[in-house]
Amino acid sequence: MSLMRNTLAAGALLGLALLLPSQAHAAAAADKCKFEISGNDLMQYDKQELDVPGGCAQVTITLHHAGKLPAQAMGHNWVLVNSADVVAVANAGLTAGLQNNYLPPGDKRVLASTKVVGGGQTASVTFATSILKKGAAYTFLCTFPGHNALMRGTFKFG
Ligand SMILES: [Cu+2]
Repeated sequence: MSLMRNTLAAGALLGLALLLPSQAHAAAAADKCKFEISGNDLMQYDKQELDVPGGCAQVTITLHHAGKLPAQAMGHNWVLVNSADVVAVANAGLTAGLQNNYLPPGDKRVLASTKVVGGGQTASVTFATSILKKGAAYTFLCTFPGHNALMRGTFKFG
């Protein structure tokens, strides 16, 4: 009886394993190079650090605004810079305006960025890690005026 129960249990487990499509495994391997981060109406990201494995040829960051406020009032973006450039880029973004996603157009200090999103919206950016140096100090921030003091985090590669 106990053998039968075990056999049934093993069969159930096997069934579960078979239910997982083979693509799920491949997707899981690629997923380590894809990150999701959200911002809210309290001017906060839900993550303070993003660690990108050195094997990722490219990275995708998807920013979701989990709040309700519009971009004009509580917009968020995700901007990657060398840590040394955080203050300069945040200050430059102040005057760039929402139409420029609070970033000076063509600013070379901006390594990657999403557009500014409002409540319920999502934006993503994909970039090659060839622009990054392993072990260097990178910071991500929101350049909406006044947000970077709270909305910034550590970005690690390699
Ligand atoms: Cu913000």
